[in-house]
Amino acid sequence: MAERLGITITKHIMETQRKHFPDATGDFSGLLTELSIAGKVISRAVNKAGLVDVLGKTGDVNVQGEEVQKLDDFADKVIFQKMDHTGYLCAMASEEVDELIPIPDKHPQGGRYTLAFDPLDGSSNIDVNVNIGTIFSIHRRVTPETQKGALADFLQPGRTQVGAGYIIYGSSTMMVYAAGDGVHGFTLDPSIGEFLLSHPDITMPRRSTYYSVNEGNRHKWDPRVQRMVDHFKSPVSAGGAGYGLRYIGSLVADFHRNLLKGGVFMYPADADSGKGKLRLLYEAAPLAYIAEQAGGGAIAEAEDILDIKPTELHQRVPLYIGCKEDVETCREFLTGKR
Ligand code: P6P
Repeated sequence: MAERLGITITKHIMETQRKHFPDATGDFSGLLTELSIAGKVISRAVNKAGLVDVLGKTGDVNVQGEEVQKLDDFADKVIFQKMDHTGYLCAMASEEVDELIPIPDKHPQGGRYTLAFDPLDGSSNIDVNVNIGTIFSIHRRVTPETQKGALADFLQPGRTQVGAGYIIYGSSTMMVYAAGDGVHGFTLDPSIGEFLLSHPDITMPRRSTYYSVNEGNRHKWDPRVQRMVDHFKSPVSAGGAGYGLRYIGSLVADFHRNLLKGGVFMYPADADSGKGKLRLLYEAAPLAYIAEQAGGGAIAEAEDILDIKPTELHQRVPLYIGCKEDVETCREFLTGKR
């Protein structure tokens, strides 16, 4: 009896396309499938990081002013090389690259989509074996298909994304994506090299009992933020059960736990950073898209993350993301209602 395979991510993507986008060309499905393949390649390198000489730093510094870890650089190149010749994209944007990344002239131009990505978020955790992840965001282009992709194609509000997701490299490698029809999680089976459906239709609880924030920054926060975090620390919150604190210091890992178990993650603006640390285009917006598709929410302060019209590629935003009622509690403190 042949072993029954689970549903592969490729099959799931194609079924979603047939069900919801019957007249689709298949480019979007192809784009997601190529990203899953890039995820397998990065996963293999991450899982051998301790053995192969990819640990440590390249000596370069990226646009964020952060030292580029070798795996960061590797992941960035893997995604670029997997995507640049497909004809699906008009341009790319990466956390690791200052400017927009054009599609090389030798490859088909005029792709209908944009891809913005953080190739390996949480990279400072690589050498201590903490979960890290790739985050991606997909938009339809807004400039004419006869032209090369432009900045305007990326400076669109997150609500117009057509797909978003992440790949988390941890005790197992998982790919989680949303494309307008719910949020679905796939676990990599290394023995066959396939992502198999393990978490169909992920939904977040309305309210949680966990909050995630770096309390070491308290002295830099606005008093509204201090009062808000004190609320989550209070033993009488959450109907008297109080909240637990879970903070890994790797956005994808903190977000993934909150998506599956419930929680609210906060990276407030502070006196040092002004707008907070996290990036809108390839961190906050894709995760906000996933959170909302899973019944949760995400705000910068008063406004939803997905309603923010970006003004630059690497702009930072404060981020409060997770269970809907917990995020609304954050909004009440941030707008002075509490
Ligand atoms: P802090 C990792 O460097 C990262 O960009 C995110 O993955 C993570 O959520 C955040 O920074 C942690 O920042 O200031 O708490 O160390």
